[in-house]
Amino acid sequence: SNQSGVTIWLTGLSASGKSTIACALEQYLLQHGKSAYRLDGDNIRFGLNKDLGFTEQDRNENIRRISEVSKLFADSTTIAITSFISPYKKDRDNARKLHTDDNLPFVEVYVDVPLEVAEQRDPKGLYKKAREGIIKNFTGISDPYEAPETPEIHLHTDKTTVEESAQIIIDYLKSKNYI
Ligand code: GGZ
Repeated sequence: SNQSGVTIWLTGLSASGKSTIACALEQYLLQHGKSAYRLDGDNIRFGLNKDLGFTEQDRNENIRRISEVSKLFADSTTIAITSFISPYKKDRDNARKLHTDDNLPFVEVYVDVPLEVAEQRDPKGLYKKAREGIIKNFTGISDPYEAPETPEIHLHTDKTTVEESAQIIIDYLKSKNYI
């Protein structure tokens, strides 16, 4: 196809819905003949970044490498969809600059949910463990999350279904002629 690349960068708390929305978006794109690839904890933190944990320094390096990899996908005209907490504004801004310096579009999507809602969802029981101090430096509980101030897209996943959230991103990509 004639598509050009783009990186869609999802950021938000654990259990905000990033991965689910990323899956729905990827599915839509593939079904519509686009080349898309999802980067997430499952294929990055157990492979390329298996040497990294959750200190500030390790999160910085995690996001730096993911930024470089997503840029390579976008450069190859694949639509890269990343779903990582990416809690630090500086790291997300670096990811953006890496792309825009190479004329590759970068779409920051803030997957916003109130902490209380994420904590109620707690699909893996991690918030509970963080509250009990079993997991240290847990984002939102004992580690910072710096919310995006001017993301291209701001989703509220306590009020929007997965399908609606994916559609908002699709509509945005179409409006910019990225797809
Ligand atoms: C946050 C943690 C932590 C700590 C393990 N803090 O809900 P999950 O389980 O599946 O997604 C979370 C994932 C976060 O990894 P990221 O690579 O996205 O983080 S970052 O962008 O900040 O580098 C969570 C699990 O790993 N997890 N320990 N301490 N999330």
